[in-house]
Amino acid sequence: MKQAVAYANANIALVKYWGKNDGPYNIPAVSSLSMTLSGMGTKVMLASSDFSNHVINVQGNDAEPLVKNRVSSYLEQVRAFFPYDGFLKIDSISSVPFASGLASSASFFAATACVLNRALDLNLDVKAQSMLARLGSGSAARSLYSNFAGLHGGFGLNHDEAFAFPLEVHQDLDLAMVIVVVDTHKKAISSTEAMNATKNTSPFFSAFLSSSKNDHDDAILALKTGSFTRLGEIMEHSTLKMFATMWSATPFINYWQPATLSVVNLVLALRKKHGPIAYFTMDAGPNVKILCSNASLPIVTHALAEIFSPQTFHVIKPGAGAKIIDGET
Ligand code: 2P0
Repeated sequence: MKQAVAYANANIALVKYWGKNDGPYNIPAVSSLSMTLSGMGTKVMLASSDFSNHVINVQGNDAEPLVKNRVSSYLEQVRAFFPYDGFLKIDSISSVPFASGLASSASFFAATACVLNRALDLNLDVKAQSMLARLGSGSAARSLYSNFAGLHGGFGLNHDEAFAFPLEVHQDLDLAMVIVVVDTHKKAISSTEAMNATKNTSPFFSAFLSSSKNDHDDAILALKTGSFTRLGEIMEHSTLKMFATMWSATPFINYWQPATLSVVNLVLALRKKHGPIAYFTMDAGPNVKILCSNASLPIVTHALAEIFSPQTFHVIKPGAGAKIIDGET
């Protein structure tokens, strides 16, 4: 096999993936939709391992056992689809704070799928690479694509049906996202564990499932027709339904912190004062992402600067999909 290097940006879901089908292959229980983030992602270098096991380094150090096990099982799952000899060495460098709901696994597994495709000479198209990424982490499938992507999920879907796809965006929809980092600590419960607990114990989970299809289809239409307000409303609704399933799980799961609610209130206050210019979303962590147009960015960042230090929030534009960066620095 060859050595290769790939880079993938993280993505943030506007329509949330939460819950998996039973069985293998990590098939999402619902379809989702996301924005790929510019300049926030993970570089993955792949080579052969000199040892009789996979070697996984994260930010220059040996990965902790949980991460090592997760990535090693992923590489074995890949081997079952695409046989290769020996073991692999992965070095990853990420600009995404690890496991704090800022989509680090999405960018890692998207870059890994991309680099495996090159190093093992698999010759997969982007759609097939997205399925390979999904085996590692559901949200990773979407990071194969630039700007905005959907991911098919749903009850009874096969491996070959749960792929990501690029989305058409109306030219007037000039979107940006402001990420407000209220905490970068590792989350207390992983998203995989949280979604399984929610699925098994929340009485609201079935309502989340049954209403997600409409959210997904309506958000695709809003992107296509350039309806920012509709897109924002769907995103907040999908977000709040997802958290409702967590808060109604037994025992309940909570990722929010007081600062999370402060940002939510700030967004609501901005809408009251300026109209529908900004909408919030959160993932499996306390950090808040604010969706707005480029034209509204100064209003949003000015309001944030009155409460938070400038280092706390980052303006992010839609970014590129995963790519091979051999030879680039
Ligand atoms: C998403 N999240 O659509 C949702 C919204 C978090 C909240 O996908 O178990 O790390 O690896 O497939 O992709 C986070 O879950 O879960 C996630 P696995 P993943 O972005």
